[in-house]
Amino acid sequence: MGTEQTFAILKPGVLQRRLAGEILTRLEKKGFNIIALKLASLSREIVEEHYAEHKGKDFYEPLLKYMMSSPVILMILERENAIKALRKLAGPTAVDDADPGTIRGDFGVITRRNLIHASDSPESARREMKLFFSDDEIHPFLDGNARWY
Ligand code: 3AN
Repeated sequence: MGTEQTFAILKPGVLQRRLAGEILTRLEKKGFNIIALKLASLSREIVEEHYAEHKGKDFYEPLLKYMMSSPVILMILERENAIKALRKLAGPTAVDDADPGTIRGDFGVITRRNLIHASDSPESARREMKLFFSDDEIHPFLDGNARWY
């Protein structure tokens, strides 16, 4: 398995609860290189596109409102097996199923307001990166430390 890229959103609760540093530290310690990062206040249009698969579900409108409620941190992360590794670090969707040690398990309180989105497949990662970032916002990570991971 070679180096892979994945897309993550640190949702509104992260900045609101002052957890950004803590979560970024966990990602860096687990060997993810940050190759794109920005703060954004998301429009309804972009959140609808991002969560199109959930349209019509009971949690869809509350999810949209939550995602637009305050700024988020958008990131592209790179690592060996990045997609699976980030999903594992995030923990399962339902916060009560998420084990301690995962981001959702340690910090999540309400499933509808969980703290992190992580792409679930290479196709989603590609689609989501393109939706939220332009090519000139992505910066290659070149560091000798990479050989340790
Ligand atoms: P994940 O983010 O784990 O890939 P998705 O894509 O199924 O999960 O759901 C997107 C978001 O919608 C979740 N992060 C969560 O905030 C919300 N969500 C999903 N399923 C439920 C549910 N059954 N009840 C409440 N909120 C949900």
